Formats: sequence, structure tokens, C-alpha cells
Amino acid sequence: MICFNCRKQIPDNSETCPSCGRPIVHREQLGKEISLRRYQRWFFYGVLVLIFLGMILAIVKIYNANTKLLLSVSSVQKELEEAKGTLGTTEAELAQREELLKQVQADLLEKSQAVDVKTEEFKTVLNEKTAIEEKYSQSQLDLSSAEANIYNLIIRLGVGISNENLKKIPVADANLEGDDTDGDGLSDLAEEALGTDAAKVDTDGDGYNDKQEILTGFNPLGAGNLGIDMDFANKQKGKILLQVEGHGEAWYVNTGDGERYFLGKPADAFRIMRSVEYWTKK
Ligand SMILES: [Ca+2]
Ligand SMILES: [Ca+2]
Repeated sequence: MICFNCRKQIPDNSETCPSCGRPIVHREQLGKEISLRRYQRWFFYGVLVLIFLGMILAIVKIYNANTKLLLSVSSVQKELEEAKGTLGTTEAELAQREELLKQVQADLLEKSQAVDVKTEEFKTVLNEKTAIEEKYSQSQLDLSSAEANIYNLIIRLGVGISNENLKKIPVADANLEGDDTDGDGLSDLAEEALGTDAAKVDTDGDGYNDKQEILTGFNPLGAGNLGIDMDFANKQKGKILLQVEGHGEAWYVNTGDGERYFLGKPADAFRIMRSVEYWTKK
């Protein structure tokens, strides 16, 4: 046997080298140690591989978990964006509806105010009509029963009318005579009802006297015409119209020609109404 250290021949089964004193390792023992170390090395490698695989597994798990989390966050963000979009649309619609509501409320208020104004106008006309009817009733006290019947007729048939609407009905050339201060052919009474100046032949000074203008449908108080409206006039046929904006002057709209016949003030009306020709003229 040879010493592995000093390479000299030594007796078999020596525990130490007699030459260099180095402990002798026998082949069987060396084989065991090598096997042991090989086993230890493989064990170490195995543990390393297991640790490595464990780490890989852990990384994959973490990666998967993170990916899921990111996907989840992304999905939530997307839903949030969609919700924001929906909210934006809803807010816009809400604003639009609020605007519409405001407009409707404004219209309603405007119409309500218009109704109030009309109601007031109606009340005024009604009050004036009532006042005229009272005047007729008072006048009636001094009349004979036959004349009283005529007044009853006026009260029953009389309809209040504004001056503006009255202008739409042509004036008949009848019963316009009487006390005539300016001598233009229109009685002072008729001029008061027509709104012209009883002291001027030509109230607006345009070269045409008041009666000419009235009978031809022109405005005796200025430029333009009276705005005759035969559709309107025809609807008033057969009615006794009372000037609620004047002194209660009465006009009768003939059923034939649709012209208005001056009946005068309440106190004079009966005299005219007895003249049958004005009721039947064609
Ligand atoms: Ca006159
Ligand atoms: Ca004139």
C-alpha cells in the first residue's frame, strides 16, 4: 500500500503513515465517505431545486394574483368610467328637463297673468253693462208702459261692445241728424258716440268732413280707415250693441245690410226704435 501523502510504500492496514505520520484512509472508508458526500451533494442540489421550484411557484402565484387584481382594478375603473358617462348623460338630461320645466312654469305664469288681465277686463265690461242696465231701469220709471216695453227689449237684447270692435261695423246713413253745432250732418249726440269733435266739421283737418269719412269707412280722427270687418259685422246682425266705453250709446245692427243704426243714448233710443224701417231695411 502507498501513502497518499508521501507516496512511499507502507504496510497494509496501517492507521498512520510510518514515514510522514499522516492518517491513512482505507479504500472502503474512502468509498463510504465519497458516497456520503455525493449523497449530501445531491441532497443539497435537491433542496436547491425544491427551493427554486418553490420560488418559481410562489412567483407564478403572486404574478397570477397580481394579474387578477390588475384585471379587477381595470374592470372596476372601466365600470367607473361608464358610470361617470351615464351620470354625465343623466345630469345633462336632468338639466334639460329643469330648463323645460322652467319654460313651462314661465308660460303658465304668463298665461295665468293673461287670464287675470282678461278676467279684470271682463269684470270691467260687466260692471259697465250693469251700470247701463241700471240707467235703463231708472229711465224706464218715467215712461209709459209701451215705451217701457221697448226699454225692456233693449235691456234684454243689449250686448256691451268696445269702441274698437264697434269700428269694424259700417255706419248706416240714418238717424245721424239732430242738434248739429258744426253743421257737418252729424248730430252732436252722434259725434259724441263716434268720438269726433261736435264743434269741427273736419275733426282731423284732412279736407274731408267727419260725416263723409264715417260713411265711407275712413277714420275721421286721423290717417287710415276704420277697419271695417264685414265677417265680424255679419255676426252681430240683429243685436243691440251698447257702448260700454262711452255713455251707453246704443246701436242696432240691421239683419239685412249688416250696418249699424244709431239709436242714441238710452233716453232717446225708444224714439228711434219705434221707426220700423230701421229694423227691416234690406
Ligand atoms: Ca256735427
Ligand atoms: Ca276729416
